[in-house]
Amino acid sequence: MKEFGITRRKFLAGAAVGSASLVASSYMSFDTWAATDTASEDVSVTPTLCDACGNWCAINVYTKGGRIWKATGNPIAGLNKGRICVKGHAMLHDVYNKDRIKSPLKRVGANKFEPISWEQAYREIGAKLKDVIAKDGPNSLFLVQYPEGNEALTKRFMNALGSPNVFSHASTCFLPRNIGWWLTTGSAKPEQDLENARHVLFIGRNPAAGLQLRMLVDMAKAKDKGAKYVVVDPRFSEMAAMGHQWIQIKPGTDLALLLALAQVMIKENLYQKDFIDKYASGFDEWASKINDYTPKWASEITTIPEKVITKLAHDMAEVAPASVIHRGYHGAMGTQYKNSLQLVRAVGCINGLLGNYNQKGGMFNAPKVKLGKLGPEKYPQVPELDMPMVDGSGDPDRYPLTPVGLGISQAIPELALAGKLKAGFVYHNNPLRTCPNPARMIEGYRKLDLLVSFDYVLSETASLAHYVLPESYYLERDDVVHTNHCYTSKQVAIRQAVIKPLYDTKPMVQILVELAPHCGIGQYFNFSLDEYNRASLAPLNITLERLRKEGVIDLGGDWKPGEPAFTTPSGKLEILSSTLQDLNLPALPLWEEPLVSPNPKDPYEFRLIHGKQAHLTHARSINQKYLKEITKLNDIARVWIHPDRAKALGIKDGECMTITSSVGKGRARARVTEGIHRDCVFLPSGYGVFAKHLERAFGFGTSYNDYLPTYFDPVLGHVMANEIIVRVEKTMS
Ligand SMILES: Nc1nc2c(c(=O)[nH]1)N[C@H]1C(S)=C(S)[C@@H](COP(=O)(O)OP(=O)(O)OC[C@H]3O[C@@H](n4cnc5c(=O)[nH]c(N)nc54)[C@H](O)[C@@H]3O)O[C@H]1N2
Ligand SMILES: Nc1nc2c(c(=O)[nH]1)N[C@H]1C(S)=C(S)[C@@H](COP(=O)(O)OP(=O)(O)OC[C@H]3O[C@@H](n4cnc5c(=O)[nH]c(N)nc54)[C@H](O)[C@@H]3O)O[C@H]1N2
Ligand code: SF4
Ligand SMILES: [Mo]
Repeated sequence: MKEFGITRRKFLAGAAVGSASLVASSYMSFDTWAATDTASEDVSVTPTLCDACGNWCAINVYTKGGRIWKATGNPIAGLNKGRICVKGHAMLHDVYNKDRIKSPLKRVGANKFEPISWEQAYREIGAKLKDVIAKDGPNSLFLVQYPEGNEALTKRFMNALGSPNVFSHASTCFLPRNIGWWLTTGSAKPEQDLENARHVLFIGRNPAAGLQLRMLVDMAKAKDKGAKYVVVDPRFSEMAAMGHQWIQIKPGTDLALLLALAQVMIKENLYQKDFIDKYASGFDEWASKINDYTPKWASEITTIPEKVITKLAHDMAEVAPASVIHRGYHGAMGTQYKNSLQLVRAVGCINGLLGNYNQKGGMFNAPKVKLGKLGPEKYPQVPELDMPMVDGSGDPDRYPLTPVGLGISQAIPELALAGKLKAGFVYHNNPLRTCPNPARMIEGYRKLDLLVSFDYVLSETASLAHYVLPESYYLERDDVVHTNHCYTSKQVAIRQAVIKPLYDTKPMVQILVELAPHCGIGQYFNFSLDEYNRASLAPLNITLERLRKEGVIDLGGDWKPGEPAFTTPSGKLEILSSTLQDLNLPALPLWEEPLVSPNPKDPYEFRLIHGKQAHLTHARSINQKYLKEITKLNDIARVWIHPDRAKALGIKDGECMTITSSVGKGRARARVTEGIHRDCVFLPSGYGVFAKHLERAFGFGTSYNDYLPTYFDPVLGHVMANEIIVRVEKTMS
């Protein structure tokens, strides 16, 4: 077999010279890779955690001849139960991506960088940071991250500097979902027992593409036992294809559907009365106010036939308590609509009507592992900062319900423009591409006196930074001990290096430890990652060596059905939220319009909605060769439009459309399909990269954020990402 004109034998001889030389030559062809599959080379396997998306599945990664070869899923891990997705396989290759940053960089012009030493980077960043603190105070500093397990240490770093301003992806992802559940049940992220549920209703949740692998494993099992899945979505999603029934809904109106379901259950006495009497508060007030939310009323708002709504309520109630509405994530219950918070509250309350809390096949709280901490004798504790964030998160007068440490990340550019934020760190996050209104983001981020990015490639945000400090790729680094690794039992897991770093890069924890003394906070970082991890594991009686060997350890303590426990102020399932009442906010889940709605008489107007694709992660993975190939081969970057609406605009399948909103204009080819509601167009959310250094991704497709104005939800401050009205026309050029 010939590869690039050389024989396989010669190729292997070349490979044996050393993995580094091979590595530097970027991707191999698949044939070449397959040709390396020979038993004559050293094979080793390391258990670790994938980082190709935020799920962190446990994987066993094999190397062959010192080169990353393949991965298998770790069957012990409750989170993925032995499975890996296509990204988990494909992103292994990215360790050899030619676009990787190979050393610390300093920006010397627009999109121009020069390599510098770590020492120089630390020195200059430390000096600049001290200047900013002296001039503008520590409250002008921020860090924004996709929390990656190391968040206790990034928080420690910022708090040690005197800043509470630690932002995250919360305001672009899940904020109403977590706060809604927390207000209603006391738990921000209750789980659902999908293995035993007999009827599951998914409201704008598509786990078959917004993946979570254990859910799919559990559902496949339950489906075999007769479980029924009903999927409410404006489009025919992957989950709709997997389900038994797809209910197409007008986007932004799910709250009306939920209220009608409650109305039917209450009026027809189909709800679990004993459960409600014993465990819920505010039922009577709610019941008296939702009389008029009939299926007929909801049908007009949602465009779902009245009969379908009534039957759904009956079907759900029939198998209660093994009947559950999934807790949601991003699609409808996340940061999408002005009414998303009340939608989540309604979902929490109807799960109460189904009496499913802490029951087999219902909602439950996952058992939690309690890790140890660095002892104060040897490791000085950072003084507690008891103050709200600069964006108003945690401020009783602004966003009291938005937690300090999550924050409202699209506020960062606004605060920079107002002169309130002066210097910041961006870690494992790319706000320029994943927050709304990039023109405004760029304008704001440009205003900063100091921007430091921790990334492994030059993303849009990194391209604007003054300094870029490359974190080692996940296959090259250790991270802190991880606990969020199961849901029915207690598990700990660890990410560890499979190969040595290929370039001059470092794990984030090491970067923080080394940067701290230059910023005057070295005393709070007088430990190594191993010391930190040993302290974490101490109460569990597990050695770091054992965890490294096994990758994931199950500690037992399995969840068992029983008496429900609500940790709300009243100790009840709060249909009437005492917290919202105290804040003078609507305390019962009642109908609320979405913020905007397309004019039904205007043939050009649509709502723009978006969603995940199984083979991509947010905006970060379209630069990956094989994942991009999947998109191209299947032509899936197109924007979905209903045939009747397309016809009225003279648009045929595959033709180019011009999409315009109040803040952006772009183009996309049409996917004309009945699988999308007439009211909206659907944009797959993995594209539109404008970072020039990411050659493969650059300029491919478009992103919903290009069309999304900078909004702040009035209660939580989130982005309200589906509240976009666009004008769609056939492109005339
Ligand atoms: N492959 C892959 N998996 C991922 C991720 C990834 O990037 N890639 N990211 C992870 C993360 S961070 C997240 S937040 C989750 C997201 O997981 P999900 O929330 O399941 O994913 P989305 O695709 O955002 O939204 C789900 C569905 O909501 C629908 N939807 C939009 N508007 C409405 C509406 O008004 N009503 C209803 N009923 N449905 C609506 C969309 O059409 C879409 O099919 O996925 C996680 N898993
Ligand atoms: N366009 C678009 N916007 C979105 C979404 C979307 O799907 N598309 N989804 C929304 C949702 S649900 C979420 S959760 C957020 C996610 O928002 P982000 O976290 O900003 O999304 P990603 O595209 O995953 O970007 C992660 C960044 O981390 C970098 N990175 C990857 N691996 C590493 C690593 O090992 N170390 C370091 N230091 N950096 C690394 C990537 O290069 C990239 O720049 O975005 C929201 N906004
Ligand atoms: S879902 Fe896929 S990409 Fe995400 S952590 Fe698991 S294997 Fe990796
Ligand atoms: Mo997310």
